[in-house]
Amino acid sequence: MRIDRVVLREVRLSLRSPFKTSFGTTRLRRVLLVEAAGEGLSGWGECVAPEGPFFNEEDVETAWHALGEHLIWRVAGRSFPSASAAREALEPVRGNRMAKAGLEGALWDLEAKARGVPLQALLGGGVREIPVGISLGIEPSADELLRRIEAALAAGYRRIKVKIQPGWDEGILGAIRRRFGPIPLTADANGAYRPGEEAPLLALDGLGLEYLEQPFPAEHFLASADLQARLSTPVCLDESLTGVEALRVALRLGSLRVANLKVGRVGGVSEGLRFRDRCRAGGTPLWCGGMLESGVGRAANVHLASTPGFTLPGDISETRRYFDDDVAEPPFCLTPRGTLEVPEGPGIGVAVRRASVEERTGRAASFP
Ligand code: OSB
Ligand code: MG
Repeated sequence: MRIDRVVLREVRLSLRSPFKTSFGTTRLRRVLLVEAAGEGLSGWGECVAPEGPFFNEEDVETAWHALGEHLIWRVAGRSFPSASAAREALEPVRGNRMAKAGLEGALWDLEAKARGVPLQALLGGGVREIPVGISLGIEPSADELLRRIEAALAAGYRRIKVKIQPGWDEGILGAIRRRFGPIPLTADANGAYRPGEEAPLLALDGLGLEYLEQPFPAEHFLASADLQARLSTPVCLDESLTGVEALRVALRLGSLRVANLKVGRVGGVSEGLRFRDRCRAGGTPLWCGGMLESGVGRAANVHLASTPGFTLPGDISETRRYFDDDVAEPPFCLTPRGTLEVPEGPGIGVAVRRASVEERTGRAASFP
């Protein structure tokens, strides 16, 4: 597979409504799209690094720098037998996982298109549609959040996740339970609680959550294990799991009973497949996370989540939950079964609307 040219673009997409987590509010997504041209085709990848370094240490600026100065030149103008072989050329660069994943994603799409198969086929094959959940942000009032949950349940989402933080936890979750009964419900703290202050987390144990996601900051594997030992609710880790090695540590320590995989967080599809396979081998329940992706990243997530090993509904909602007008078509629409269908065409199976990309591109750079 020859990679003739790589084009990096920053594209701006307005969310339909602000998304608030314990670490901040997102209104505008600044997405880096990576286009890898070769074999007469274009492969597309999305870098999910957020607008500021509040989820992990990366952001749009660090990713632009890592891609432009250190990553893209290692593959552009060269030939590789596969996307996973090209990924090895990125190994000398430490960290910068979301940047690496954006580039690797474009190469996987290119490889699948060159082979004329859907991305799913390269990732291990799988089902034609996947059950999905929705992740709802912190709202100005309980009533507003309850309204959003009602709409999500009516639309058919198979699991409701709500963001929590100190002061917006037991009270709101109890209100949700009283109103909606035994729906599949989870809570994500994005690391907002301090180790040593677990009382508000222990108070959640009677609420029947499917899991409690990332209670403590990423590095606190020990605090997470101590909490899990005192909770019957499974703990799920997101930010902590930077790759398969972190996953192995967490499993050994008992820091989690459920795992979340985000390809960006672990540095790309190749590492993601090893992560998935480790979960599968150990019987660890696994779901595919989201980072408010555009249609490019969403399509890749749908393909990945359709492969064996993903056992729980992911944070992969339909396009219109995020954007009025996406860069890829067709949009993903929830079926009456609360699923998204896996696109059937080659690669990620959605078409990038070039006019829409050009219109929203803030900056672009071409390599070599
Ligand atoms: O922690 O899962 C998270 C969005 C941005 C950053 C972190 C997270 C999220 C979400 C939204 O929960 C998932 C989605 O719908 O894309
Ligand atoms: Mg999370």
